[in-house]
Amino acid sequence: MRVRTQVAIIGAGPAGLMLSHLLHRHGIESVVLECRSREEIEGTIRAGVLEFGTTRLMTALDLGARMEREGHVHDGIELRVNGRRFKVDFQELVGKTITVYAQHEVIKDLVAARMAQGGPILFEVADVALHDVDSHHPRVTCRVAGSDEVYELECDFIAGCDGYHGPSRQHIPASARNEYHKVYPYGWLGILAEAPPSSPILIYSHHAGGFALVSTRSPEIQRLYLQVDRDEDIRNWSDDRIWTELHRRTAADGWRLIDGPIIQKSIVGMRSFVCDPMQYGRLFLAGDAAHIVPPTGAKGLNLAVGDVQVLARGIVAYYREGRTDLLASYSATCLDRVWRAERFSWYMTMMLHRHPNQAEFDYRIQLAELAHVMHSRHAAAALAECYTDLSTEPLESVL
Ligand code: RFL
Ligand code: PHB
Repeated sequence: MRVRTQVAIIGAGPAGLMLSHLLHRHGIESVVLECRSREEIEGTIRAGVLEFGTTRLMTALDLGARMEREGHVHDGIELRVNGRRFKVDFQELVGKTITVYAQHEVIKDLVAARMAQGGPILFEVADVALHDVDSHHPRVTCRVAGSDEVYELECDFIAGCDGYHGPSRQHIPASARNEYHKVYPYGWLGILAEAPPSSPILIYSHHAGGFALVSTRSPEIQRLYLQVDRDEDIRNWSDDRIWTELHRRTAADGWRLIDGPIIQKSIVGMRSFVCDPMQYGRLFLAGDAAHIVPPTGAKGLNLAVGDVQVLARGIVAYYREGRTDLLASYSATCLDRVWRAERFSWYMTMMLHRHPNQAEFDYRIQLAELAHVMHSRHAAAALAECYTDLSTEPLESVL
């Protein structure tokens, strides 16, 4: 079966879905191809923090009703250093807030709204392949669920929103692409627990025994993370051991972590990655397909949303005014923000984790880095500015 559209979007993550909404807003057709089922993408537990700009965009696109009802607006975060507590007050320092609203809830809202508009989003497609990306007539082929027939999508542009492991990035020839990698020697063990919130804001706790993060999902479900070895086996972590470590690493006078039954647990490795350029011919990469940040800065989802705002603006300018300059500068525009997010995520990661075999001198410097944020209003404001909003695209430019 042969189908024609203007933009073929590979991947129904935050990047792909948000792009389809932005294009639809401007009357541009797209087809989203997703290899997993709707249930699977709507059930995968990942990010939780939405930057100021991401929430504003959701609201402006009429996608924010449930986020406004069920998400939690936070006016800061708490840094905890070996039991000492310090609030980085975002509202007071930079006049902005963040919203804690789970990524899979964002996905549900974006999928439901897109389906209501008629989509199309094709789930459970297989053998996705990109063709002729450096011509004016690129194509994507795949197999659609329940059919053996090849589905061929002719388009003007391909948006590679297929995450780190997707096929799109490989279509930028190796000779035309630079990849920058950093692997950290630890991972995060993340849990979901049935318990009431222990804190009204997120707690980032530096502890001699390792980093811990107290986050939330709802009045009944909490999200918590522990630094573990990169190749740690989850089977070594009984629920008892997890709670003992969480209590130990977050302990502070006059405060107590509330525990409860653990309903989900998993370990993810931490790394940084950037692909430069993020475009080749008529192929444009967005989100995790082009870059990965360690989760300590809570930036991954927000970077994905930032990319597709730049891309949508370029595609709209192409169809409306025949302009190609914004598309030509897509990669450079994005990479400026991406590298600043990489820097911030690296900074938060290096400041907050215990590094294996760390020299005593380096440990003291790390404690001084944390003390600097606690003592200097400028340092705290710099952290607040990066945490709440690294977006560069004015909202009006994509509406
Ligand atoms: P996604 O979400 O990975 O979506 C890619 C989609 O492409 C599909 N796909 C394919 N489809 C068709 N054919 C193929 N061959 C395909 N191959 C793949 C996949 O099935 C998938 O549906 O990428 P996207 O859209 O770029 O979004 C990126 C974000 O998901 C990611 O950066 C964040 O989850 C990172 N992240 C966080 N980001 C934040 O902004 N704030 C946070 O608080 C935050 N916390 C986190 C995180 C990521 C974590 N993990 C699990 C890595 C916490 C954790 C623990
Ligand atoms: C989360 O709630 O999942 C979360 C919060 C903050 C982070 C990373 C993840 O830095």
